[in-house]
Amino acid sequence: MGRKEKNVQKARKLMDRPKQIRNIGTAAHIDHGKTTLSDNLIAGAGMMSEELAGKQLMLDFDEQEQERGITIDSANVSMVHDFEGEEYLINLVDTPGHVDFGGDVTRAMRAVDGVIIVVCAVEGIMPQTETVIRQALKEKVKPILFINKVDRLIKELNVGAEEMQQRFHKIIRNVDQLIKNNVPEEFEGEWRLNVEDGNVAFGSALQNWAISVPYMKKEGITFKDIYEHIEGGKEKERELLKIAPLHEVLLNQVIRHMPDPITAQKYRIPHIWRGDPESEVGQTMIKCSEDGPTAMMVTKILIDEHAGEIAVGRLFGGKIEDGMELHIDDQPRKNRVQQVSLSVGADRIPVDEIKAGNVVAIGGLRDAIAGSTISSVEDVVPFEEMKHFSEPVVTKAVEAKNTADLPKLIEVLRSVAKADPSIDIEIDQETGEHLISGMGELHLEITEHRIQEEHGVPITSSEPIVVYRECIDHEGGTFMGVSPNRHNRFYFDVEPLEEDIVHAIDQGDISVHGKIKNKADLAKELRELGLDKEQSKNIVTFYEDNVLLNMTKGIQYLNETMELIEQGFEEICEEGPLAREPCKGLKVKLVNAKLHEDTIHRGPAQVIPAVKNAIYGAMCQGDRVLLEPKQKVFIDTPSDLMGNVNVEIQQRRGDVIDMKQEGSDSHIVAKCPVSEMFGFSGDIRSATGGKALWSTEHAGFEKVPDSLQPEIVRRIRERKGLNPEPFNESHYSD
Ligand SMILES: Nc1nc2c(ncn2[C@@H]2O[C@H](COP(=O)(O)OP(=O)(O)OP(=O)(O)O)[C@@H](O)[C@H]2O)c(=O)[nH]1
Ligand SMILES: [Mg+2]
Repeated sequence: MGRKEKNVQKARKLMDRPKQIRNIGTAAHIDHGKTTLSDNLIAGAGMMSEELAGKQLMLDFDEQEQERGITIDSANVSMVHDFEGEEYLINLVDTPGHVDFGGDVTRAMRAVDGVIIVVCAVEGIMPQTETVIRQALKEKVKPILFINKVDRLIKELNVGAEEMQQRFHKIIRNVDQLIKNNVPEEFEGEWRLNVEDGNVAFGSALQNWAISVPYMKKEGITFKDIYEHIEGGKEKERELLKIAPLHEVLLNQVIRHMPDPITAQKYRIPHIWRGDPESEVGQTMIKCSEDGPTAMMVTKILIDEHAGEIAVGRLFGGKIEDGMELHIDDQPRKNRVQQVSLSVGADRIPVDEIKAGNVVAIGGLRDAIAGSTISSVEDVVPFEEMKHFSEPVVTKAVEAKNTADLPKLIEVLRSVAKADPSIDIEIDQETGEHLISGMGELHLEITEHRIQEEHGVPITSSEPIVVYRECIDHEGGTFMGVSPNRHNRFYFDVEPLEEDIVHAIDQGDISVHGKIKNKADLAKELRELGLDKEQSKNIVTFYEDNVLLNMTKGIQYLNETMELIEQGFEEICEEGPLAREPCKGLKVKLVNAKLHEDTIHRGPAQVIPAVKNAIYGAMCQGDRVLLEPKQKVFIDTPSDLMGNVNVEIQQRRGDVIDMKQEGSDSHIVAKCPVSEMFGFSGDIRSATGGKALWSTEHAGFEKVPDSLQPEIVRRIRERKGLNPEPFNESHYSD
């Protein structure tokens, strides 16, 4: 039996012993070495067959990933490690670093209890490092640190032993500060980095070595030794691999510092699941018990060429075995489990059954999407929605090249959207022109590639289009909307929602999705964020970061009509009055209504248009504004090329918000509209002879400058086949 097979057997056994399981992830800025690290951990733990070991990036198995050298989809792997005479099963999720795939990081955090934050020793803390630390802590996932690419520090930057340590200190201090600023209250002071304790390691994922202070003490190695080995030429360098093997140091660290699922689920379940903790499902999950109802959260859907859709996620309670019939929240029928397995990259290891506390891959759950709650209990309270840090900002219109492919394209688009919840798809059966919205240019490019190459449907696509948002400048006063039969009247006021509230919703600090469970709690949170007391008591519903309030008292028949009013409100939120772009940050207040006593005269065809007219009209009075998505752009360039870089930023309506010089390098942080960033990659390359390094981060929405508003509105409207000018308020008043 080969080493891999033996390990697979061990893994099968360990799956049933939660105390000996760790569920972890990697997370970092793009290119800092997560996948190289993960691959070498797998190889070190003997989960790759001999011939694969050493072949780079088993976890970037997708063709696009290999071609581009980046991770696009998070990938799972289970491995076995020996620590102090015990064997452990480590389920690892390797996440992508590019901002366009940030949604995948968020989702992966739900499946794990601990995360290795990888920081490149040369680049240090980057914007995405900060984001992933925040994401992990928000999910109560415990971070540890790996400082990677130490070899480059020494060989390329010729940093001395002394300076090397100073650089380490700086990175550790900064990461620790980020943890301190974001740590859940109950772990304050506990989840800190401590070099002596060994929750920080240093090394080179590429060269396959790592050290930590406890390991150095135990083995009698010093920083100086390491330094000398790297400087001492190839032979010496290779010795490091034996002296301080990466998987040994890192996996020891994981086992010592990361919680096992029994420990973690105790505090994570109440955080990610709002059902009754005393219920049978609640107790099963809190105790991470196999005896009790099944409860799993799906965090990723993989499309497998042979097996079809595979749902990957965390099994929090009970067990799953072949042939079981399970409920999926929101879905009418049960699905039948067809294969249960552990994963090693693209390979899956089939097992008969799997128990609570593992990251699992399940076939046959055709109705599941990322975010689904899977259970043996019908109507179980679903897991909390995963909060995303950004929304789709770029759209392309796609069409099938051959009209015969039209039905197939629709099917493919649905499947693409299911596998990648960060993609938004709008299908237009009539025109055949479908809209795909995503997180950025790269995200869409990859999606198009998959539609054409993997699903075999040739398409043509438009240039990328930015998705704008609509809001108003100020409160404009009450506006009346009348139903077509003139028997019903609605009076609405609209004003911009408090910025702090919009921000808290966008950041996922307050939860307003779905049915509001505890109105009093939410009202209190909103008051703390600045909402007026009276208003906080009158919340009807939220739609993303727009809110509908009912400020009326004692109006007859209003209760029966509220559902239709909500529907009108939602339609407004999806399509604003300026250019039919989604609305953002509206506070819509129903202030009065007159309703016909007979239900027949206040059906949907009467109420919805009246409500919409009233809200649209009130928005006109409050001066409608268009908001555009912005990006922060971080650029590192040799200082003599600063001028060229500045020109690129200025040409893109960019604002420089920070500029620093360090040695012969300059660092620039600018904020630019996403609409101006298309093609930036090529332009900055030619402007700097390829010497500038850059990355971006989403920076929310801001008002389009007044002087550009009319032109942009006109362009969007023309694209959508609307009259070039938006309606004015008189249009809504009759
Ligand atoms: N010199 C050196 N290069 C490294 C090291 N670790 C990774 N690299 C290189 O850095 C590049 C990026 O490595 P990946 O492992 O793909 O990085 P990643 O963080 O997974 O990247 P994304 O998933 O796209 O965010 C590759 O060219 C690696 O060979 C290291 O320790 N030393
Ligand atoms: Mg990667």
